[in-house]
Amino acid sequence: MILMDHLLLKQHDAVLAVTLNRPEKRNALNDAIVNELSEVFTALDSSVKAVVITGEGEHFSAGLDLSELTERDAMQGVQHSRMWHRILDSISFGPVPVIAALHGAVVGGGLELAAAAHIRVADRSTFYALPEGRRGIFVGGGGSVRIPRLVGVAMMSDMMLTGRVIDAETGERKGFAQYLVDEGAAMEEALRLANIVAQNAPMTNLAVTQVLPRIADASADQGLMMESLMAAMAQDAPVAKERLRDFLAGRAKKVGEE
Ligand code: 1HE
Repeated sequence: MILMDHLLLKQHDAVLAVTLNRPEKRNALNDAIVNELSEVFTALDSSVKAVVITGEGEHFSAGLDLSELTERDAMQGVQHSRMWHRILDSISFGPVPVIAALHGAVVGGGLELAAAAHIRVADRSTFYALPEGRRGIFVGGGGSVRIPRLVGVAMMSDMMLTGRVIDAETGERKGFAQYLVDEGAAMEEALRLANIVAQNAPMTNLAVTQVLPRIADASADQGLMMESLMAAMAQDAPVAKERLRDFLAGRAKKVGEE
């Protein structure tokens, strides 16, 4: 276990658990904590094949540390937002898949962080909100790009304009989370999923985390070409050939078997 100033790191076999560890401030994301996230995600050990990110205490994260916001002028604001983009991109487009285990508040920048992960598991205490609208600000951590991809522009507009809080059940139905579990069970489920993800061929994980979102952004024509190139690369890897041989020889699991 490694204790950084604001993060707690613990490796379970091939899965690294990263815990936001500032519960006294509801894991509000100040510059120090996002910089520590950057340190972790840009220097992952090659033994790490998947990451789970969660929060200590009652809440995943209360978002941007508002006490630091008052200090910035417009120019510094742009630079600060661009820093968040770089750091959250290091999560979205890092070397391995990332699963967010959510509970309590997942609000503002906390929701932007959760949206940078590839899968979200929420327990029943989870709630989602974008208080930026009511606080006279805007999202700055990539939320306007990532959140509409999960729940659509209409839902994000509603949350920002009205301050609407989305509960865990509605959040799962609308697409914030892919899994809804009992209170207190998000981390266990996220680790279980991360262990499955960690066993995938690395090229497949790379294709899903790095290429799929870019195909989604591209024109259909470019997307189809990227898909063909990625498919060819993935199937050419020795691990793919071995797994296909295993299936044909009856040695591999069937669909639905874990
Ligand atoms: C904070 C923050 C914060 C708590 N920045 N200090 N985010 C928000 O607008 C959400 C603001 N927070 C809340 O609405 C509530 O704190 C919660 C619903 C999340 C939790 O409530 P509760 O009752 O458990 O905690 P609390 O008593 O409100 O807060 C405990 C302490 O955390 C308190 O400090 P203390 O010194 O008085 O004990 C709070 O001030 C502190 N705290 N949230 C700073 N966010 C990249 S752009 C993204 C833009 C945004 O994220 S805007 C959304 C900001």
